[in-house]
Amino acid sequence: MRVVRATVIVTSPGRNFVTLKLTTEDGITGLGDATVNGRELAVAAYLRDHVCPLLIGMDAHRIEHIWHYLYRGAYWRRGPITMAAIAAVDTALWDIKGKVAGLPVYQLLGGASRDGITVYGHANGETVAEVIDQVAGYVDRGYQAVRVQCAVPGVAGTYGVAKTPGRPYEPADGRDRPTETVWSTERYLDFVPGMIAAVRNRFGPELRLLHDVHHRLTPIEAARLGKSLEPAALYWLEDPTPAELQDSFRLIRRHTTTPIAVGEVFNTLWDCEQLIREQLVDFIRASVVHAGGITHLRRIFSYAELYQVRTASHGATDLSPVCMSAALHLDLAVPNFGLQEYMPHTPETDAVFPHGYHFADGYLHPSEEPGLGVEIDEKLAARYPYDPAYLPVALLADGTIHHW
Ligand code: KDG
Ligand code: MG
Repeated sequence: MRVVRATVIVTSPGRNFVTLKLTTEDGITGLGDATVNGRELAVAAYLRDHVCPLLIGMDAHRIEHIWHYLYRGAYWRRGPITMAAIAAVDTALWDIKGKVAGLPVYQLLGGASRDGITVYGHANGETVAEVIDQVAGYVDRGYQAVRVQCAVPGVAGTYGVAKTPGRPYEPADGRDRPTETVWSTERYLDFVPGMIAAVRNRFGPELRLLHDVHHRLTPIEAARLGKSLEPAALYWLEDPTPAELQDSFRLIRRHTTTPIAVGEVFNTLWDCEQLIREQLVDFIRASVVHAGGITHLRRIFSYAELYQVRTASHGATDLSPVCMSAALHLDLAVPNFGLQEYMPHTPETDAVFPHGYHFADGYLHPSEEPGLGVEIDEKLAARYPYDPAYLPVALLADGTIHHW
């Protein structure tokens, strides 16, 4: 079953997405997400110029072989651009295999290990009262887990807080260059424990509460925050410190039992091998699109299973419905599933990517259609041309660049 066409589609129905569409000689199509937020055209070029020509004539059934052909065969390994391109090919091939088999992809991965996917929503308020209101809204809709972010008094443009109240949090808003936000660790550390305690007091012990530090702290600051949050019994504290230096997490672990989730920017198993092997984290946040597709993410998850580390795939709106569909099939199948992030896309995005996954009674359910259960309306996609957008940068008061 030869690949006869490989097309890269860039569309911006509210935000930019890069999608790979593969077509086989018998007319079967498969989709893969290749979006790297703020660097979209780099992956589009990597695919168009270096990968698509290689795929023509290849046997679409040889998923594992093609993965290694693109990974080992490039010589230059890893990195977000390479791995997103490989992910798109891999995801599209799983979609095709499912369609040929007449089965949803999760069935090819071993079948369902659970009845539905527990997801968390984002509460992001200007004030603690607003955060509490938003959490209440999620609880009313049946969510069992909520990420809580609140504007820190005196910190303009706090990470995770929506610019337009009521709109989903949307960080990629710099048109010509990144917007600049100012960061204060002192104000943040002073404010956050009280904010989270207020939410916990209001909702009781059962609701899973999460908080994303977004890489802003040093290891010892992160240890202090983790310790101060212990009474609130967070489900996880996310990205407390940048993870390039994996030894940092040993220091955090020495001081706190607050569970740690890391990995949305990871691209391969090698980015988290030590973190998992030394049990320095509790949840691994790598995603289908940024960590080499279903084939490689499954490998990461299997490795994590050996160390009782659970899955927690990144699911922000810069990952397209194609990635979300793929994530749900994997989430349903793996034994060590933890929690899935879910930020619904805008109606414009949903119209460009019609999909069968749906939310019901606190759970997301993947489509039962053969393959991934997501398509792309190319005519509609063409009506939303690429729209440059940068993620913000964070500065300290003296102008020093900080981690955003
Ligand atoms: O592109 C960056 C976003 O995906 C990221 O800022 C979202 O941290 C994030 C999260 O946990 O969803
Ligand atoms: Mg995050």
